[in-house]
Order: sequence, then C-alpha cells, then structure tokens
Amino acid sequence: WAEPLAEGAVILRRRARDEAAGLMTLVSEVSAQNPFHHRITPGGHRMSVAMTNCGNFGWSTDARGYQYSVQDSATGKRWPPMPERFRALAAACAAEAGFEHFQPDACLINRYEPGAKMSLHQDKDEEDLRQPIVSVSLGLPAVFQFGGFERGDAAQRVLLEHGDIVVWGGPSRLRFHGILPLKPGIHPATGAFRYNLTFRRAFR
Ligand code: MD5
Ligand code: FE
Repeated sequence: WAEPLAEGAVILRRRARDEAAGLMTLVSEVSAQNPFHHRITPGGHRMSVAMTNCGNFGWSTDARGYQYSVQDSATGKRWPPMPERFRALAAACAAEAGFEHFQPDACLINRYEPGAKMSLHQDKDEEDLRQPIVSVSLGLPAVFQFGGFERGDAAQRVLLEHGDIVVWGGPSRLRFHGILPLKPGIHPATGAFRYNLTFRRAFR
C-alpha cells in the first residue's frame, strides 16, 4: 500500500519484492552489455556508487559535467533498450502514486557496495521537473536521507529495503537527498550489493 512520505513523495513498501528476481536477471543482462562503472565527477572524484543505464538515454558524469546521452561515454556504445517489464513497473507505480501516463526514457542503475554512499544532492538534470522519478531498491537495505529544499535543511532518515519503490514527484521532486554509507552484508537476491533503479523522463 501507498504511504505518503511528504507532499508528492509516496513509498510503496515491498511493491517489487515478488518480481525482484526477474528484475535482477534483467539488471544482469543490461550490465553484461554495458558494465557497471565508477564514474569520475567534474570535480575529479571517483564515485563510490557504480552505475550503468538502459533506455533511450543514460545519465553519466565526466570531466565535462553531468548529462543524459544516447551512448555510454565509457564504451561509445548505445545504452541497451529499457526492458518492457521495467517500463511497465515504473508506469504502474507512478500511476499508483497519482502520476498517470509516466513514460520513462531513461533508467539509471546504481550499484552500492559496502561503504558506498551518495552525498546530498538534487536531481535536476531532466528537462521537465514536473515528471516524477520512480526508484526501486533491491538487495541490502540502505538509510536514505530525505532533506528539504536547501542543502542545509534537516533531513529525515528512511530505511529503504529490498523491493521498496518510491515515487518522487510534485514538490518532493527537488528535495535534497542522499544515501548513507552502505553497511556490509549478504542479501539472498543480490549478494554483497544494493541496487537502485531510477526511472526518469530525461527529455520532453
Ligand atoms: C538511490 N538515487 O537510492 C537514489 C534513489 C540518484 C539517486 O538519488 O540520483 O541516482 S532516487 C531518490 C530521489 C530522486 C529524486 C528526488 C528525490 C529522491 N527526493 O526529492 O528526495 O540510489
Ligand atoms: Fe538523486
């Protein structure tokens, strides 16, 4: 069932649990084509989160900055297509949260290893910020930081577990957020990792 976190943000606890194994198979297929990669930020830091993408566009970062592009700058290859099952799940969850007709054109797949984290940031590289982002957590649990609209605002902590889906829309689309360093562990579905899939509409 849908539980509001804040205006525009809805958590669907365990929504993907029963189909998680199928989702992980598709993640493996995507990463067999375009491997997970620790990207370098424009500031020269190697990200602790490893990333790949599928869909028409993929998000990445390099010396030039953050961008959505049709190909993987690490390999020069186009991103693999977004599996129909991914697209359908994202659209269904967006609708359950009140966002009808969500048609993602990008899926960023983040892989967290023990100690990996994501510092507080806003997602604002997409053209139409009225479109929500749907995120699917798989594997090891992580502590999510859900902040305000300024970097220094107090942040709530929310535990995101295997199969949890969050739809971030409306005013919550632009909140600062991050992930605290992942605690080591072994999860039956993902081994020593946490995966997070984010479905986005990068371009109108
Ligand atoms: C994660 N990923 O768990 C998160 C899930 C990212 C990222 O933050 O940028 O790859 S998406 C969380 C999110 C997205 C958009 C808005 C808000 C949270 N929010 O307003 O809190 O790897
Ligand atoms: Fe983000």
